[in-house]
Amino acid sequence: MSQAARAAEAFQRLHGRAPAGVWSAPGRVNLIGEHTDYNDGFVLPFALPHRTAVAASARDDDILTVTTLHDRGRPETADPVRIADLAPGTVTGWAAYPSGVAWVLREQGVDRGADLVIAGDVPAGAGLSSSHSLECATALALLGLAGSQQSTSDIAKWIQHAENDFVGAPTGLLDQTASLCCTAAHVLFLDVRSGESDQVPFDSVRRGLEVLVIDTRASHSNTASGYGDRRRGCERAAEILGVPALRDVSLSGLDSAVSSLPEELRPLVKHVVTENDRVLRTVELLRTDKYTAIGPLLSDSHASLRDDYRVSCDELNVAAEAAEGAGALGARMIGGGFGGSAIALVHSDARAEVEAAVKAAYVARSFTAPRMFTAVPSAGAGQDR
Ligand code: GAF
Repeated sequence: MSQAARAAEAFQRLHGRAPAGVWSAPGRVNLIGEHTDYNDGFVLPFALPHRTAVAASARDDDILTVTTLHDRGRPETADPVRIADLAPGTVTGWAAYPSGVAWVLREQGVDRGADLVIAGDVPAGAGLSSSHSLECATALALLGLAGSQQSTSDIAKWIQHAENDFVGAPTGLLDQTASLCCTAAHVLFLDVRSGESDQVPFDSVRRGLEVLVIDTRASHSNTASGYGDRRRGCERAAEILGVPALRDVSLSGLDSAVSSLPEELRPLVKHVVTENDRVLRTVELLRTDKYTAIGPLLSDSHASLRDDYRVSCDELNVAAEAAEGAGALGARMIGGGFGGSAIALVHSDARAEVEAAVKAAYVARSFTAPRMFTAVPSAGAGQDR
């Protein structure tokens, strides 16, 4: 059963009537372009088939009720809140994500109460953007109930405001833009500064390739200090260099730029500048149908995130190394880091061997067994019914 059908069925059971509509949004994998979004740079995500669905109906008052379905359909309902009373800190835990969206849309005049029922299968805490998929589906639901048409770039910015200022995670625009704008069989080449994007065909399966997602089960969080520290480091470096963002440092000007920076900021700048270049080169290779040639760029991205940006962890490094050792064309951690998931680009006929090697490497180190699946670029957010 789809997540939209699960949410609609649970809504009917809980509220005794069908929902006015159901909206859903996917999680994402970022093929390459990590920690570049808040530096005004380039990213290249695609949407997962895993989705979060929100079944919703408007209410006659300004109360927001939110129920989520846990494993095996067990519902959990958060304390109802008046939308007028929402403020940062008033709601914590999972309900802060939909509540933060209601808070930010209130500023846009969308302030009518609603009943929301959530069902989803995006793995939580796995760096696959489960929270952004929930925020995107909630935003589309509340806007849809209000009959309000808004651009995806505005919705993405409002969601960023909710994440940064209500949830307290200083994240950029990558995840929600991916969830809102990706299309099946494509990666989304996004220039975060201009907001311009291009759908680049990415039909790896037809070329005998697969993107294997390795969820390390080492839980990650963008509210933890590591993410914010890196972001502040980049902002400080840009300020010292006198540029609006690290996007403005060119690859050819990198050496001279870093030489004028304090030691601790140099590797951050090096990562961001080289990662932007890797995104551009990956796009070029995909456009010219040289899929296998992107493997080394993925591996270089991982090395840069591990050694320069320092947001990897043992579980991610072991996954990437084991995958490459078993024949993956390239492998890298994805998302904010410090846990979460890695991806490996593999020939379809080598996939079983790569999976077995990663599993064995985890057993050898007594890590929790990883979860693995092939990620097929899927559709972005929308209304299901
Ligand atoms: C997380 C954030 F939410 C994104 O904005 C992005 O910065 C990413 O980490 C790192 O590329 O997913």
